[in-house]
Amino acid sequence: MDMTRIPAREGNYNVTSYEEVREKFDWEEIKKAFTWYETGKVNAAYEAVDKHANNPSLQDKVALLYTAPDREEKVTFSQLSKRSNQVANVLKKYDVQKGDRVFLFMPRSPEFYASFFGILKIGAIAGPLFEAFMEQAVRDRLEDSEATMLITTPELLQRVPVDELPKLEQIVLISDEEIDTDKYIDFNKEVTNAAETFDIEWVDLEDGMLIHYTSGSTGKPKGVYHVHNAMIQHYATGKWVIDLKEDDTYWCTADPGWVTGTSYGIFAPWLHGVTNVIRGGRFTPESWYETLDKHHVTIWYTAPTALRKFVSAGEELVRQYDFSHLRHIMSVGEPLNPEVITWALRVFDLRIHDTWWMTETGAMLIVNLPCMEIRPGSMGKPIPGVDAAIVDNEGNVLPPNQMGNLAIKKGWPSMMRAIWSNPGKYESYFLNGWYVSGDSAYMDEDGYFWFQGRLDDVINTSGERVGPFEVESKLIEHKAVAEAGVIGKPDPERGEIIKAFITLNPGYEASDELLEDIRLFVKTGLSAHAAPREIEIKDSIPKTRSGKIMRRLLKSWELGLPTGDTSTLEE
Ligand code: 6R9
Repeated sequence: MDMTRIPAREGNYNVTSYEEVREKFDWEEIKKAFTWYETGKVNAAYEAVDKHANNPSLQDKVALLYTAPDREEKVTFSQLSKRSNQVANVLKKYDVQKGDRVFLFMPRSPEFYASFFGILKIGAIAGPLFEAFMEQAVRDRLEDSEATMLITTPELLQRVPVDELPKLEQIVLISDEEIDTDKYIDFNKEVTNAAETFDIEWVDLEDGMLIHYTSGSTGKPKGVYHVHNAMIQHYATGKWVIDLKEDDTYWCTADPGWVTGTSYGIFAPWLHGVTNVIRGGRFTPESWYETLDKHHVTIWYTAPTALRKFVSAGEELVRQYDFSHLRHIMSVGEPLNPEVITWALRVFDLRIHDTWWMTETGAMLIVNLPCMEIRPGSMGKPIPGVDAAIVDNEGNVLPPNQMGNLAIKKGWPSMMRAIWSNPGKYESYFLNGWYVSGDSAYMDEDGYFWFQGRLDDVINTSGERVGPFEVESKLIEHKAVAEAGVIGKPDPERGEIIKAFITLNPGYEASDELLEDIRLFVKTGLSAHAAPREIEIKDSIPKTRSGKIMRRLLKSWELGLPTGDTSTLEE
């Protein structure tokens, strides 16, 4: 078989011709799938949960199939609706207002999802945080968003510098242990006692729903702000790209601290009334295969970093499980290696559909539909209703096969509406009517897009975006570290690993113990995924005349490449 072209398979897909749906396409038609199109009243939590809870044929269907090493639970649409109503009632009791930011810092659990919808139902803005975040990361996000309420656990609360966050007025704790109710709100007690009905706050399509923080190459993490209108695209891509049907059992492996874990771990499946598998606990190839097998997962949305681990785990393991229910696999977050596509065809006899999008774009933009031919190494083509192009630095569209900035014509439904408290940053994304992604790519003659790399210095390690600046800032907080420059170093399994170059303060000697101490310092102070796997000590860190660390140069050194233009180099 020709591995540069993987044909579509026969199937009863929601979209049977890419060209046809693109030509006829009209966002207005999609809107008719929503109740608000008739009523004029909108809330994404209603469309994803309550609507199905009110529908006699869906109310007792399993919405959330939770599976973790120590807990398994099935939650129906009706139960999810009632539990999120209970959370909304508790929020109301404690005076949470429309537009307030309520952050979630807890493990993936049924309580997380009830809380998430409870926040939306009261018209507040949800801010999900990765469970792995350490103090600095938590502080930056709560400070910038001016969150007034945090829902967390007693263990994770230890990483919240409460005394330094004056706006954070209320903390809700989820625990089976006794809770000091003079200081905290007891989630279990309050929710159990709350009413199961709630008058949902009808909001505007352009009202805030969600903030996801994401790292850039400079400065603190950016709060990417999304509104209820985004659900239109979550729904549409769920239909066309994921190909969701009512009897599917769908599993998106992403954490809700990442945009994939909300857009496609919450909205797309539940807007379609589909059974959604949520897995808690750590990753092992065995436990993930078991989840696919045991729960008869039909569509699996995951990331190249996980897929590469399955490749490493070997084919023998695959044969121990039954994957006959799977229809296709989907991928996002990093370039999907052609080897992985070939592997999945061989061992699962399934296609992997790559999808490209960003925290800022809110939903998939460049995709492989089930009815499309796959060209391994390419991310696919733009979804209906969206124009993508390669533009130069002035915003002029370039011809096919020329490398440049991957850009999207402004105005798709799920586009971010702001960078929280940073209008200048928001404006800087746009050029000549185009949203400029920061990725470099080219388009072939047939309209397939091919990813080349990030234009800035953002590191993508195991699918997590890490800003070098954040890591450098933490490194130099260590008493032994004078200066630091951080880069992503290509790695076959993780995509990139974090490598740090540092200079030492006088009086410090290089040693393995010292390097390990520095690594742990970042790990416990920032987060595990941001800790450098490699640290190298240098006499100086290359900088530009304006004082900017030349990470590009560090990278060239590391990879043994020509150093290019060094005219702005300091010394
Ligand atoms: C959803 C998400 C966005 C950045 C993006 C790009 C990289 C995402 C990709 C891909 C190659 C793909 N990326 N999908 N690179 N092929 N299919 O990943 O959001 O965490 O904001 O990252 O990830 O560099 O610009 P986010």
